[in-house]
Amino acid sequence: MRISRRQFIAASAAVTGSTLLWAKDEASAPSAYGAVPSPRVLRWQSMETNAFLHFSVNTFTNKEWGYGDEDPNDFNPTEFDPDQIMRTVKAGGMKGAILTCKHHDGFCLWPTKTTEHCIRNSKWRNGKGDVVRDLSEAAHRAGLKFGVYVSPWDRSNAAYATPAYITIYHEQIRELLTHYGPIFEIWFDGANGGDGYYGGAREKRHIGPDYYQWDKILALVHKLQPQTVIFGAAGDVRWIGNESGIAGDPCWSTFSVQKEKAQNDPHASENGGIDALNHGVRNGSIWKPAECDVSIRPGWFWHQDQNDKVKTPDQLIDLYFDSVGRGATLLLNVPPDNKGLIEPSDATSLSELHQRIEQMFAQNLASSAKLCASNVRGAGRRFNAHNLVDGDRETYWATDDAVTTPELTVDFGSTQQVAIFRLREAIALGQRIAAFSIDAWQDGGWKEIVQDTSIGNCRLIRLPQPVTTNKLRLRITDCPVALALAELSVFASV
Ligand code: FUL
Repeated sequence: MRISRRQFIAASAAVTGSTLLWAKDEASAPSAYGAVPSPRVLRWQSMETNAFLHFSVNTFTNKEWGYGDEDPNDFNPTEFDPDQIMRTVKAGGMKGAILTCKHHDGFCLWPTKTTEHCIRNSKWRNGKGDVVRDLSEAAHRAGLKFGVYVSPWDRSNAAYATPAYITIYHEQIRELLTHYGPIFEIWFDGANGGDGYYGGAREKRHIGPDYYQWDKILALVHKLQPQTVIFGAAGDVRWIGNESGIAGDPCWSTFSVQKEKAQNDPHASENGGIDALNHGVRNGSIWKPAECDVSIRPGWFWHQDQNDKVKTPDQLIDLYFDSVGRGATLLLNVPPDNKGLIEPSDATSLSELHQRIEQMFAQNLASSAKLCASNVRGAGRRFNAHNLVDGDRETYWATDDAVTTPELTVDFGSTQQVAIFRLREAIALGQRIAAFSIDAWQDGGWKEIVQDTSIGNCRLIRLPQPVTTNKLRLRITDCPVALALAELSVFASV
């Protein structure tokens, strides 16, 4: 006799005596709340830390913004080792690397057909070199994803600010997205400073609204590589509003932007303000998470006299907490030097950052604790509190629709020293929680030790001083709908 799964579960429930078993386990998932990420943005948010590689003629001319009149022979990395660069990035715990394939000076690091201002006209490797190919292949060998930065502003090109340049620029994007394998992110810089070489004109040039034709660029990127995440106002992810790598607190992944503004200004926000970029917009109409770009050195490009100004592992850890720990992504610039290598000072700081993070988050005290939730959706197993400690960001603790301010106790069974918390929402269902608190059991009562707001992709909290306790209580204090919390981790070390 064949029986359906439902009949089977009901029969088993009768046998075990837990008559509600089948009904409990079939509780349906909560509905999504507000704007939600697309699958490609969801994947991108899970990467959390990526490297930026500023490398071009500026590396050799000791500039930050090349004028566009550089000699292609300036580009001459004598010991270029793409594998050393990508191994170093990987040892830093980064998941991807984004190369400045063309910075504002217009010099292209690949043998483009669109301009003579490129590596093809350099004596380096007799004009046969292709830095984009070498680094993209080395990235994949190291197990990293590869991304491209291609500056809209081009201080070299004679056609800049005329319609002819747009054809050139779109073609450069096409070349990069066609010949170098999967590109996880394309970075559109908002800088448009005006003056430049422009084929010898040496003048200021200004561009009008929607000069770059972002609509066409987005369509081109989506057509060539639908999985590529686009950085910039017209795209999927937003600039954080500063270049010091610090997200606002709170920093919502939701945002709102007027389409027309976004087309004209790659860093636009609805109120035109840096503040909205930095904090996002609670309940904003679109999902547009933030990316925190910052350099490991004072400059974006390598400069000899900054070799002793590399950020320390402590400073990098702070940046990690101020970016990833507020739900944003960290894009940490590690610029190759004029030999074409990552300097030892940068490599050391980067790998120490990774080791410290690994140590810090090695042992989750909550995974062996007794978890007790005030409410579980459908009172069954599918959404119970153990989903918080299973290491899977897709499973989550959810409540019934009517219960929006639940509590959860985390009983260690013995006294522990706690110093760091990590929380994550199941963001595929939107950013739901607006405020929460954590209490520690001390001297026979609950004492509030954390009061905070946004969680989203990740919220890291470092207590000013470690707290000694045998149990904790998480209270969701503001959530418009049932919660969907994917992780609550507790760590001892600082
Ligand atoms: C800015 C540029 O002007 C800098 O040179 C650098 O590339 C930084 C990441 O973005 O807008």
